[in-house]
Amino acid sequence: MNIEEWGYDGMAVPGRGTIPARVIGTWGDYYRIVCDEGEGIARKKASAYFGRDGADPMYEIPTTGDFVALRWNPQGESRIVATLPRKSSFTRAAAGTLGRQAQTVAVNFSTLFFLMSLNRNFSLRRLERFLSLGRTTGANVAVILTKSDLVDDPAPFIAQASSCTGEIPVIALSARTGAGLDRLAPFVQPRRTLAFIGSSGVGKSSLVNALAGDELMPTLAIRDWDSKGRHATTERELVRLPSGTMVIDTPGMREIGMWEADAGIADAFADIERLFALCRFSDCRHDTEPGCAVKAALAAGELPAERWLAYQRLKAEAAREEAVRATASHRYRK
Ligand SMILES: Nc1nc2c(ncn2[C@@H]2O[C@H](COP(=O)(O)OP(=O)(O)OP(=O)(O)O)[C@@H](O)[C@H]2O)c(=O)[nH]1
Ligand SMILES: [Mg+2]
Repeated sequence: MNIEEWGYDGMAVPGRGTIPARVIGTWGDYYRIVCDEGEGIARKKASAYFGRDGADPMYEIPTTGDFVALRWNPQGESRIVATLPRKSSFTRAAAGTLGRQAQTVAVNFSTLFFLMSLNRNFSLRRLERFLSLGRTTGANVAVILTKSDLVDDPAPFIAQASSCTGEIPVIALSARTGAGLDRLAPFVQPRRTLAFIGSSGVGKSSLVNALAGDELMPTLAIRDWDSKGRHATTERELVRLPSGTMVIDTPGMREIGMWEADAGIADAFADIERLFALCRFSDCRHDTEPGCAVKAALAAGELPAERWLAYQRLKAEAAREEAVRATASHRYRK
């Protein structure tokens, strides 16, 4: 096995007697890893990950997709002594035991794909949420409209999605019939890592299987009565396709909570934030003030009301998250 084939790019590996490895799966405190020596099971070296006397930990807790410094043990459990710096990462706010917490969904991908299926899952509001978070990952993002075999013509859906995504590609395909799979060819390159995220049942694992030409990942039929998925995938997993491309398959997400999303929202809604500069008053609240460019754009039908509403909601949500985070870190320091 050659770790370069798993995307390792020669980054320095700290620690004596360590070799580079990649995390391909997690199970509680255990990590499945690959390295030049082969595949194995590893655990973290506690002192490297939990700072002493309240000091900040030195490294991010490893997750699927991470490159790590490993003390290989051919007889059994290996030791992870450091997480190498991440090239990209997608983090959302999720419900945790202590209220809302950051959850790192995927790391070290070259392209992050957001999947929506062409049944009841298609939603521009969900797409806007994803774009607000996805634009700050440090990597490319793209949108896949799955199950194109369920509609007569995917073109109107592509057009609607493209109205939010700007220059970000929108690809319609069917894992079932194979239609449109060739559109992924530019991304399916050796040593690259793709990450698939989206609601349960949209066909993330089915697409991995279609690209692999093999049933690598288990899938489950969606519920008949509301078209929702049944959480077939429960852990994040990184698989290597015969093409030499890696894919991080993730469990379906119920929600994409905003986390440090202000910059991303500004980016995803650049059309709206550009209007602000055109308002007569620099502190315009876009409410009842005269000369408001937002109100004018809404009246002229240039800015859809739902999009304006979605922007305001996401901003408010991001502000709430920020407030919670500020309080939490304040409490933590005391
Ligand atoms: N008609 C149609 N059905 C599909 C297609 N792709 C997947 N499905 C079906 O959709 C259901 C859910 O697929 P999965 O691949 O398990 O979905 P997932 O996104 O991995 O779901 P989670 O692992 O729960 O997050 C399965 O019954 C698939 O057979 C497609 O292109 N067309
Ligand atoms: Mg799955």
